[in-house]
Amino acid sequence: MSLSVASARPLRLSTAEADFETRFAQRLHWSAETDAAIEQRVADILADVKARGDAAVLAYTQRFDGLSAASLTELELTQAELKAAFDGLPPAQRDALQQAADRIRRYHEAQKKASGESWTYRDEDGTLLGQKVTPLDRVGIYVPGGKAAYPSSVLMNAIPAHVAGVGEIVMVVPTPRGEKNPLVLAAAYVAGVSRAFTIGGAQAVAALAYGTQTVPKVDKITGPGNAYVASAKRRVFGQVGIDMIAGPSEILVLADGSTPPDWVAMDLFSQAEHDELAQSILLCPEAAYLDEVQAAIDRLLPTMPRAEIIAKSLNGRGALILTRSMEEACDISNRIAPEHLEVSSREPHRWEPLLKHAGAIFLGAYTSESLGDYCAGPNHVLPTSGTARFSSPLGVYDFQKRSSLIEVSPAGARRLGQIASVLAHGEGLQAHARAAEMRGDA
Ligand code: HSO
Ligand code: ZN
Repeated sequence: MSLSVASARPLRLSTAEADFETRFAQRLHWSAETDAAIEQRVADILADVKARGDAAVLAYTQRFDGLSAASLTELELTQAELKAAFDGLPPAQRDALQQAADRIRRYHEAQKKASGESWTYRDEDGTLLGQKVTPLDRVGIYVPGGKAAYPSSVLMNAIPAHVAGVGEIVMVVPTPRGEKNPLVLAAAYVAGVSRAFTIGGAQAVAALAYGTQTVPKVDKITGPGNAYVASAKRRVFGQVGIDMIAGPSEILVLADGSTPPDWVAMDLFSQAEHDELAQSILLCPEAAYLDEVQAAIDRLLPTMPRAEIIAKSLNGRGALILTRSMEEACDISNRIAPEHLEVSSREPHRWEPLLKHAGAIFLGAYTSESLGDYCAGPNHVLPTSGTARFSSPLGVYDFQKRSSLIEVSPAGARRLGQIASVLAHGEGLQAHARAAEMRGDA
C-alpha cells in the first residue's frame, strides 16, 4: 500500500493585485462559532455542579472520561505522585523540563520587577498616594487532556502564578479512563502546583469557580480547553476571573529573503501542526523567495508525521504574500496583529520599531517560534485572532491585582476638601460635601 501524502499549497497573493484586499480578508476571516447545543449542556453542567458539588463532578467524570471513583478525594493527585512522575522521567526529559522552568521563572521574575511592584509618592501637602500590588489568593489552572496535553503549557500557566506569589495553585487535568500523562504531572511538580485533580471539562471549571466539598473555590481560572471548557469559562466569568478565550494559533513570518527557506517552511509547519485551523502566513518582498519556500514545503511535508494536519491548515488558512517592500509587510503585519511574529531578516532591529501589534515578536533568523513555545523564557499563552491589538501575553500581572492607597495629611484635607465640596454640591450629594468640609475645617 502506498501512502498518499497530502500536498500543501498556501494561497499565493500579491499586494499589487487589484483584488488583494478582498482575497486577503477572506483568508484572514475566522469567527468563533458558538454552538447552541454545547451552550445548553454547559449551562446544565454548571448548574448541577453548583447544586450538588462533588457528586455531580464524579458523575460527569464517569460519564465523559470513563473514570469512576467513590469520592473526589480519590481523584486528587498527591505531591508524592507528582514528584514520582518527575523522578520517573528519562534524565534528558527531566533536565529539559527543569531548564525550561528555570528560564521561564527568570523571565517572569524580571517582569514582576519591572511592573509588578507597589509604589507611592507624596504630594506637596504631604498626602500619600500609591498603588499596592497583591497576588491572588488561589487560582485554578486548566490543562487539557488528550491530543492537546502540553506539559509546556503547565509551566507557562503555573510559573507566572507562582512568581506573582499566588497562595495556592490548583490544577485540573482530565485523564480519560485514568490514563495520566507523566510529563504533565512532572511539569506540575517543577512549576510548583499546590493541588491537582484528574477532572476536566465544564464540570472541572464549575468545581473551581463555585468550589465543592473537595475542590477549593478559586479566584481566577487560566489555561486552554475545548469548546466546552471555553464556554464554561465564559459563563463563570464575573464569579471568578479568567485569562482569555484563545482562538486557533497563528504565526506570521516577515522575511527579507535572507533566511534559509527550509527554516521558514518548518516554522510555518510548526504552527500548522497544532491544528487544522491554525494560520501560517509568510510576507516577503522577493517573489523568488516565496517560490523557494513553496519548494521547501513540497520537499519537507512528506517527512512530517503530522503532514495531514499541516496540509489542511496551510491549504485552508495559509498564505504566501508578495509585498512591495518590507515597510508594506510591516504595515500588513500590524493589521493582522498576529499571535506570533517572526522577523526573519538580516536587519530585525530595523523593522522592529515599525511593528506595533503582536503577541510575541521573534527577532532574526535564529529565533524560531518553537524556542519561544518551550524554553526561551517569555510566555507562550498569547493573544490570538487579532486581539494583540489590545491585549498582552499571560504574565505575572494576570495573577496580581492592585489596590489604590491614599493617606491625606491635615493640609491636604483643607485643599482637597474645598475641591471635593464644590464637586459634591454640583452632584447634589450633601453627605459627600459635609464629609469633605468637616475635615477641611478641623
Ligand atoms: N504554539 C503554542 C504553544 C505550544 N507549542 C505548546 C508547543 N507546545 C501556542 O502558542
Ligand atoms: Zn507551538
